[in-house]
Amino acid sequence: MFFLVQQRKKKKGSFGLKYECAMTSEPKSTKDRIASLLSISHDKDVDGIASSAIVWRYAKSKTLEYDVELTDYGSFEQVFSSVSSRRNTLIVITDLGMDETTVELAQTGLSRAIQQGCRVVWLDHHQWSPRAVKSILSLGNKPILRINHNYCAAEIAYKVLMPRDKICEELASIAHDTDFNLRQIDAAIALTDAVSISRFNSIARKEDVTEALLPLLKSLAEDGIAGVWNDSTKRFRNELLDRQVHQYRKERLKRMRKALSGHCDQRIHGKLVRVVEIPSGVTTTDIGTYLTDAENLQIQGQNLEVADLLITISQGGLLGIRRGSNSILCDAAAKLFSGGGHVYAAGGEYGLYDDFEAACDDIFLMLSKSQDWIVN
Ligand SMILES: [Mn+2]
Repeated sequence: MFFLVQQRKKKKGSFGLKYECAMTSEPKSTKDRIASLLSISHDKDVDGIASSAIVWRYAKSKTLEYDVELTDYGSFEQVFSSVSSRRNTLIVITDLGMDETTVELAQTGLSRAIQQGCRVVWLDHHQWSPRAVKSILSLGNKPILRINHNYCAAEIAYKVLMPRDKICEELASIAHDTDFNLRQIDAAIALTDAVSISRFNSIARKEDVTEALLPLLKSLAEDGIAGVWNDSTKRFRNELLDRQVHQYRKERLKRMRKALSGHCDQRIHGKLVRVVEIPSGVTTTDIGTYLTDAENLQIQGQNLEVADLLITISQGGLLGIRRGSNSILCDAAAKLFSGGGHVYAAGGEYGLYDDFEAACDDIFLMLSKSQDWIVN
């Protein structure tokens, strides 16, 4: 079931990392000296943070000193160049996918670290290019790479590293709820907003994102979701955070409503296409979810139709692509804007713009030239 990429043949039926065995069966190898663990994970969402919390619990269970770097696409150079100073460290990377360009940055730093006695474990669920897979597997010291698209990264981390840990199991299920946008667990929805707040605040103040997220991450690693969230009162244990989330939701709703009122609609090949600007401080997922729900589409007492294809555009010119009907292929639409993703949600790039309406006309024109994004 698990799509396993590993240099060494793995014993049938074993899911976990046979890390200890490797240590005892190969005396005098560099692995004997491993005393610390560096977790590198995605800073953007609950999946990345839950993954790192699971890795932290693993480190604790092996009495390895834990250190963390949370990062995002575009900041790999910094993270992977600092990795090259590590010695005798188990480097566990989660929730970060690689393609040809990004893997080169990773490979350089990691090769250096490996020469200094480090080992690499990489657990992910994104699309990798075959060349990126190859270059990670060609690293020294028997790297482990596991990629599975059917799970979120925290679920993979839980299954591989801590399969018998109840707290990790719960963290994985919370990450699954948000990563697959199921919205069935209150704690998961709240945690998603808490992560967004910490990120937006630290970016606005030009502060370090890892540092901003560390208190949350630490509580999750120590006590699981119960450490941050009281499920009987449906509130965060930290009162300040609880107020911030409440305030954030109110403000976000206002901004999303305002953004909706400025929408641009056009019928293309018989499908209703809607473009909306993403307000600052609102995530693509949040506005995408909001605008594909008919209940939210009232403006000035009128009910708008749910668009078949919804495109949200950020100030930086990034596109979020969602659908309101199954007759649309979001990934195919994204391809027209040098992006990709899933049939139900995808992302692309338009580029910087000044005039929203002109940008909309441009997007409509691109979509009118192709019918690939419509199910025949
Ligand atoms: Mn993820």
